[in-house]
Formats: sequence, structure tokens, C-alpha cells
Amino acid sequence: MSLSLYEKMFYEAYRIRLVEEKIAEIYSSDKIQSPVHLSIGQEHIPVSFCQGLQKTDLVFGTYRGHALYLAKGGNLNKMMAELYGKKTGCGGGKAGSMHLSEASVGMMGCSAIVATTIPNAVGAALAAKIKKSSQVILVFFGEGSTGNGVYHESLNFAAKHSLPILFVCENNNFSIYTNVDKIHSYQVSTHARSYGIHCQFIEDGYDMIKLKNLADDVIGKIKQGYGPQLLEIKTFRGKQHVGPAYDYDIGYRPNSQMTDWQAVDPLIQDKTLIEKYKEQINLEIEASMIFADSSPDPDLEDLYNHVI
Ligand SMILES: Cc1ncc(C[n+]2csc(CCOP(=O)(O)OP(=O)(O)O)c2C)c(N)n1
Repeated sequence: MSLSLYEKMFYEAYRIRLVEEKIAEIYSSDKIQSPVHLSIGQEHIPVSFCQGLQKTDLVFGTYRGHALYLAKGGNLNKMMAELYGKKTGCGGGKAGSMHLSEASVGMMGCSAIVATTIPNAVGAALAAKIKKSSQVILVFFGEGSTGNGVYHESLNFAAKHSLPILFVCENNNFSIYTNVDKIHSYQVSTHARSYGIHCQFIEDGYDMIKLKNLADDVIGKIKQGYGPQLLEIKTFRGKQHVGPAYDYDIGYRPNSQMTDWQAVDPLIQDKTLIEKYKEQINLEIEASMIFADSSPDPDLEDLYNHVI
């Protein structure tokens, strides 16, 4: 039986939610060998954007990359093993949570250094254009990244060379603990227009179907040669910037923001689909943890592999 588009996307996003909730639950056990930046509250965005992509289309992300890795078709066992620092991980246990990649499905990488994958993505878009491939390149980043010079250089270069790239800004309103209004004198999607890039701001970012249709439309235009585009999506980071906890008790954002999010998040509100899929997904997650736990550690000589 084929699922409706909504149910398919719900399933994929809810699977990521449960994976990250499990990561948060086991974090204090120290099985996970790196810091974790959870995307709880934002996971439906990569899911919506990756629906219409081919394996050959390329995505780049940030340290908050679990959702993008899984949405683009990355393997859960390999992701969990990577978090555990194991040889069977997608980066051989050397990349950790912040540097997930899986080139075979077009997940090209993430970085702990803010904004650095934006020029990487522009480079991939330039290569796609030179090769006359039909690929589109997507790069996901937070609004805080737009304060980095390389973001502006990247937008300018992409616009000047009319590259096949979609800039996806997940605006969760915070750069760590700082409200973005205290940092930037501009709104991302308004400002980026000055580079000649077509931009849209999506205020009600929790409607997955709407987001998917918009992504398809914009990606279709890029594939037809319209040049780069930028979408800024209003969203919400459910947990602390880095780590497994909620952080509403420390005072930098009001509790009401959490309740506003919870009221609109389908992964909280759609009780019917939650009941339908929770157990099945949790079994898959348990299996991935057993896989990670029973995998070997990297060998000493692995330190010298994949380095120039
Ligand atoms: C070049 C650089 N500057 C500063 C930092 C420290 N830092 C890590 S995450 C972060 C906030 C980034 O916020 P945003 O881009 O909005 O992404 P979010 O964490 O909200 O997803 C900062 C300043 C860093 N890792 N790299």
C-alpha cells in the first residue's frame, strides 16, 4: 500500500525525532564520542526538501546534521556507529556527529566550523555547471552563519555565475544563546536579494506539504537554469544549542516559545501517526545501537587513512 505524501514525510521526520530523542537519552552513558547538536524541532525541513531530490543531487549541512544525513538517505546503522566512534561508521569513526557524510547518496558533508560548507556547496555547484550535469546543490545553514564573510562571498559568486544552488536558511532565531535580532541588522531573505538572488521567507515552516511543494517548485526552476535561489524558513530549536537537554530554565528564551512550537509541530500533534509508527521505529533504533555497540573500534593505522 502506498502512503500518502504527508504520511511518508511524517514517517521520515518522526524517525529522525525518535533517533535524536534516543541520542539524548543515552548521551550521559558516554557511548557517543562527540558533542551532539540536535535538530529536534527542525527535522521536517530537510525531509521536505529532500523528497524531490535525486541521489545525484548534492546536499551540504552543518554540525546540526543528523536530520539532513537521514533525510538524504544516509544509513542509520552507519550514523549511529559514527556517533559511537566505530570503524563501521559513515566516517570510519573519525568524523563524529558534527561531520556526517555519505557521498553514495549525495550527502557531501557537514562541518563544526560555522558557514564553511556554504563555499563547498558553491564549488560543487560550479562543478555541476561546468560539467553541464542536471544536478542541483542544496546547502542548509542557520541564520547565524550569515554573519560570516564567506557566506556573502558565496552568494555573490553563485549569483554572478548563475549556479544551480539552493541556499536553505533554517532560521531558529538563535545563535547559541543570542537572539538573532541582537546580531544582524538585516533579515536574511531580504538582504540576499541585493545579490540578485531570488529569495522567499516562509513564516509557517511546519506545514510539510507546503514546504515540499515550494522546494520542488524552486528546485525545478534551478534545474531549468534560473540560477541560485534562497529560502529562509522560520523554525524552532527544541533543545539546547549543543547537548541533550532542554534549556528553558536558563532564561535566554521564554517558555512560551516552546509551547508555541509544540502546538504546531506535527511530530507532537499527530497522535494517530505517532501511535502507528513509534514501536516499529524504536525497534529499528535499538537494532542500530546494537550494531554500533558491537562494531569494532578503528585500528591505529586508520588514523592515516583518508588524509592527504
Ligand atoms: C567560524 C565559527 N565561528 C563561531 C563558531 C561558534 N559557533 C558554533 S555554533 C554557532 C552559532 C551558529 O548559529 P546558526 O548558524 O544560526 O546555527 P544553529 O546553531 O542555530 O543551527 C557559533 C557562533 C564556530 N563554530 N565557527
